[in-house]
Parts: sequence; C-alpha cells; structure tokens
Amino acid sequence: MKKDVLEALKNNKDVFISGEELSKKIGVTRTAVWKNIKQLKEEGYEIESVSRKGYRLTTEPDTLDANVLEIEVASKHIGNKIYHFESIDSTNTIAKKLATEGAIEGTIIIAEEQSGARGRLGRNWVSPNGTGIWMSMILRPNIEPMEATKITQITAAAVALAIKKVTGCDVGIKWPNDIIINKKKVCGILTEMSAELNCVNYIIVGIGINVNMNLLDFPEEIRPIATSIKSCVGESVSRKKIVTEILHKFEELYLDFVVHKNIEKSMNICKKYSVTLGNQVKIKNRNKEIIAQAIDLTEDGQLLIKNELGEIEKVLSGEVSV
Ligand code: BT5
Repeated sequence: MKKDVLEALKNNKDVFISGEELSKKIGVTRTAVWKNIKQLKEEGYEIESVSRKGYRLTTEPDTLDANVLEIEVASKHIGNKIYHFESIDSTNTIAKKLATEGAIEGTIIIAEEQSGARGRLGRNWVSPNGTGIWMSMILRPNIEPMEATKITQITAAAVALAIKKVTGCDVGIKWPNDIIINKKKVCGILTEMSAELNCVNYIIVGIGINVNMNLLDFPEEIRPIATSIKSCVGESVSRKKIVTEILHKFEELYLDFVVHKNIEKSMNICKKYSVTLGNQVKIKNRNKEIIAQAIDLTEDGQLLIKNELGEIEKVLSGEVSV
C-alpha cells in the first residue's frame, strides 16, 4: 500500500493531492493514507502537507527501496520483482537461492551492504554500506551454456552506456568483466550459471558498482586499482537513477539477443568502449601467462588475440592487464 501512496504522489509531483483523493484512488481509509505518508516521511521523503489542499511530494531520498525502484523501473520484464536488503552476504548467493525456488526471469536482488561478496575465482568484492550498487539479476535465457559469456558482454555494454548517460563520465570496458574510469575499476560483473549439458537452468548476473565512495573508503590494498563515480563527477550521484538506467538498457540489449538472436548491438558497444582492443595485453589464465596483441571481440564475446608467434587465438576468459 505504501507503494500505491508513493506512486500516486510521484505521478502528481508538482500539485497537491488531497487525502480523500488518495484514499479513493488506492481504496483505503484516510487514516491508512496518513499512516503511510508518515512512514514515507520517516524514510526521508519530504512531503508537504497543507490543510484543505493535501499532500505534495517535494524531495525523494536516494533509496534503493524495492517499492520505489519498481515504480521507477516500471518494467514487466527486467526489474518486474525487486528484493532490497539492508545487509546480506552476497546478492548472487540470495539470487541463486531464489532462482532454485523458482523466481522468475527479471527478478532483481539489491543490497545496501554485502558482507561476503564475491568476485571471480573466489576473490573478494568490497561492498561498503550505502555507497554502491550491489545487485544481481536472475535470467532464464533459452541458450546454450557456452553462450553465457555473451550475457556478461551484454551487461558490460548496458552498464557502460548507463553510467555514461547518467554521469557523463568517460567509461571504458576492460574485457571481459570490468568497467573502468580513468584506468581504474569502477564496476565488476560476476556471471554465474546453473546448467545441464546443453541447456541453461538459470544465469545470475552480479553487478557491483562503486558509486558514492571516497578513495579512503576503499581498503588500502585496492586503492591503487579502484575508483568511484563520485571521484569522477566530483559529487554524490543518485544510485537509483543509475540502477534504473542499467535495467532499461540491459532489458533492451538482452531482449534483442534472446528474442531476436541479435548480439551485434551489444558487441558493437563493447568494441566502441573497449580499452583492451588495439593494445598489447598480458593475459593470465590459470597458470599460464601470455603477452599478446588484442585484436577483436568475437560474436561469442571472446577476445581475439595475436600471440607472440603471430598466431591468432581465441580467449574465453582470463585476467587482462593492458
Ligand atoms: C569482479 O571479479 O570484478 C566481479 C565483482 C562482482 C561483484 C558483484 S556485487 C553484487 C554481486 N554479488 C556478489 O557477491 N558479487 C556480485 P574479479 O574480476 O575477480 O575482481 C575481483 C578483484 O577486484 C578483487 O580481487 C580486488 O582486487 C578488486 N576489487 C574488490 N572490490 C572492489 C571494488 N569495490 N572496486 C574495485 N575493485 C575491487
């Protein structure tokens, strides 16, 4: 019901809406309306109330509250159901649990803080309270398990475009799963999958973005390699706006892929923003380390390299330093 009150206030942002009108619209008593308004105010919404005129929403906090995000995202697909947690171990872990229990495609799990967030290969992901976007998406694409790398590329494309659009920051994509600003990591993507031999049960895409942290908020060991959107913009940025834009962009590119079998648009974005292509790179993969020239991205989201012998190779994943 709080969601209905908030939605009505948001839809009438510049005008007053009376308690009576609200109660009729939502189908609850005026006391219930008043209680919800009170609760919204406690959550940081500034709502002007004037007798005989009613209520008017003036300022919204930068909350990632599920009710608010669902209104903002307004999608029947990616973001159709959003779960918001104050503190959990890892949004990817919760997403897996929900996916196993049957959660539908497009379900989003988002947290203010993660205590056991993961990167690839069991590495840690630093996720302090209230300053970043720590979220996971549940997807159920009808694709071959081999194609999961494409989902990482679609996500990287969506995140890069969204950050660029909302903040104007110069973003780069470092293949396969980093978004960078000024040569430092601002976002990491972790794609995990449950699959049979030739079909995918579900894919969880975890996205971690450093939004409003200062350099000193990062542990010392990652300060040389990490940055935030705030460091680029010079002031705090609305996480809600970035999340909304990411989900919209992702939905567009993802549906293009799963419905129209078209990955070209995403790959073109990945190529356009790539900081990897055209450069000499060092690729660490398991125990092997090679130096090569990064030449292109394939339609499968793999990196094409020219090794020291001049041979062309495809790389599926790995640690790349430019
Ligand atoms: C990644 O792994 O970059 C994937 C990170 C995915 C995090 C999201 S948050 C929501 C969801 N829930 C999860 O539990 N995870 C996902 P990788 O490429 O392996 O990079 C990990 C490395 O990045 C670490 O070893 C650190 O060096 C560095 N790092 C850790 N935290 C960072 C941060 N906040 N910003 C920048 N770099 C960080």
